[in-house]
Amino acid sequence: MASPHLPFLSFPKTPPPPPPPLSAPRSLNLRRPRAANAAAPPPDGVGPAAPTRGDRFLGHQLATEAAARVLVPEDADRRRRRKEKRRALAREPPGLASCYGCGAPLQTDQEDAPGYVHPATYDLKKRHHQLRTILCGRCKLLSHGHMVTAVGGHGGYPGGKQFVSAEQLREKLSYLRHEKALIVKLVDIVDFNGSFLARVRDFAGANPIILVITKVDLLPRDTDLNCVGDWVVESVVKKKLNVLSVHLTSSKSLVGITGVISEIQQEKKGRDVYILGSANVGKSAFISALLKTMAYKDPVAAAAQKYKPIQSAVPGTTLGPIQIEAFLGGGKLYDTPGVHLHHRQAAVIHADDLPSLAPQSRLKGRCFPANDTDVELSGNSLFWAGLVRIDVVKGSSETTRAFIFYPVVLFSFQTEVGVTLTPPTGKERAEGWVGLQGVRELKIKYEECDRPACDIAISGLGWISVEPSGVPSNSLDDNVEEEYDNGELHLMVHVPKPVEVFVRPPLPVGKAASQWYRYQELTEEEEELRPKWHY
Ligand SMILES: Nc1nc2c(ncn2[C@@H]2O[C@H](COP(=O)(O)OP(=O)(O)OP(=O)(O)O)[C@@H](O)[C@H]2O)c(=O)[nH]1
Ligand SMILES: [Mg+2]
Repeated sequence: MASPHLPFLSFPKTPPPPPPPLSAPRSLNLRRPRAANAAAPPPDGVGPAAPTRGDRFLGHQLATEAAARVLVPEDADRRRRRKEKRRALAREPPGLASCYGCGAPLQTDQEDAPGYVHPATYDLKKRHHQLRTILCGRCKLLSHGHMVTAVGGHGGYPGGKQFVSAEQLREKLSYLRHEKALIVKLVDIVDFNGSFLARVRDFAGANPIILVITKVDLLPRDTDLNCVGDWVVESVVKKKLNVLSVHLTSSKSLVGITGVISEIQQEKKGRDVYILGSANVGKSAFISALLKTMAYKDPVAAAAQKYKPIQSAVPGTTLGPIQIEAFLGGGKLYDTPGVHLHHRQAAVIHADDLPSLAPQSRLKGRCFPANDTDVELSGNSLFWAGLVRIDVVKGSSETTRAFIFYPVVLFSFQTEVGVTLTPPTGKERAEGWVGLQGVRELKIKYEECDRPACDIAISGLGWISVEPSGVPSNSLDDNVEEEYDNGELHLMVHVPKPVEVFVRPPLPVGKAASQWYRYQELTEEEEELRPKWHY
């Protein structure tokens, strides 16, 4: 018997048709009805073969490839153009050279503005392709010890037309969060809370951060840096900032600099390294210290020392990102303009008074009342350089041994309420002085008699350690114990309006601190996760 005509079973007898061209997937051809059958559907069992799984897979692959050929270059192009635009926004226009000392664009028009260079010098250097070796007029003055402010319009003083604003400087850092970089964040130990830059992730993005504490040479004599390291790490953990490690350093004595260099070399992985921090924390000085130390082994760093950024006691020295060829193995080092924070004392005093905020030598605790005097605390006020007034509403010399001032600025004590406060540079400036409109009420309880209760830190000025009368606990009789339990200090701290007052665990400084400081008790897991400190 003749078998019925079944086309889909007969193909093994004839050679297979040649594969269709790649641009027309087979599955589409197979779905097309034959011309003869166009009017009516074929009877059951005699229609075109359905696309196999392989056909469908091949069709899908071809369609994806075709789409990728059209879309990917466009996408990549758009991404590249966006990145270039960001970089162009952040950096100065190409061809416009900057002063190597401060990063301000060079200009020949305004003599009293940053970046000024005499037109003849500019032309000569330009002809010899040496614009990168120019130091602007302001940087020359700064390097000779003159104090020339360039950042204004932030907080108290109005600035002048030649001033760069704090917002403009922030804008120059805005591209950093999109870069792949290693961030070295600097914090000044004598103004730890004021210079901490809590919102550093706004600038750093998700980039890794090494935390460097600067100016440890200014801490009081005989300070144990292990205690300070533990205190810093604990503060960083409380602030929930994720850092690779903490380094205690001094750009003056070069303490801790070698440790930071090893960590930078280890973590850099070909990326650029940015030195970031609030104004005047010592970024440019830190770069000098890095170059000086690296120069022993690295000829690139040795060469970079010739044109290094300028450092000065005036906040707002660096005015633009400065690129430095510092590493033999690739990746660049960048100095950046400091972030000017509105809550620091520097933001409210007159530009001429700024140099007085720069500590000249190692801080020394000043005790009030002095050790040999017996002064009733309640009802008295302590004045700090006309910048801070502390009214003691309630306090007893039996529970409070002293306020130990660690002043960045020199000051004198007064014991009368209502004495006219004067700015550091004298009475004639008092008219323009914003005054002490900000007030913070503090109630401090003594829980232990053998260690300071807390520090009161004034942003940009220094801190006051509040100490109980310090009777050793083994000689306490019951009455004294009771007094300690009830010992309370009630203070009103008056500061210029935006200046911040921080209450923090006491910073362990001086010889006695190594006796009263208690290291954090940690589980093994906490110990593992906690950043380590080095110096
Ligand atoms: N004693 C001491 N002084 C330091 C140290 N580092 C910096 N300084 C001083 O602090 C002041 C500010 O230093 P700079 O390096 O200019 O600070 P900066 O962070 O670059 O400042 P801006 O560019 O204004 O943001 C200068 O007077 C430095 O001499 C340090 O480790 N120890
Ligand atoms: Mg600087």
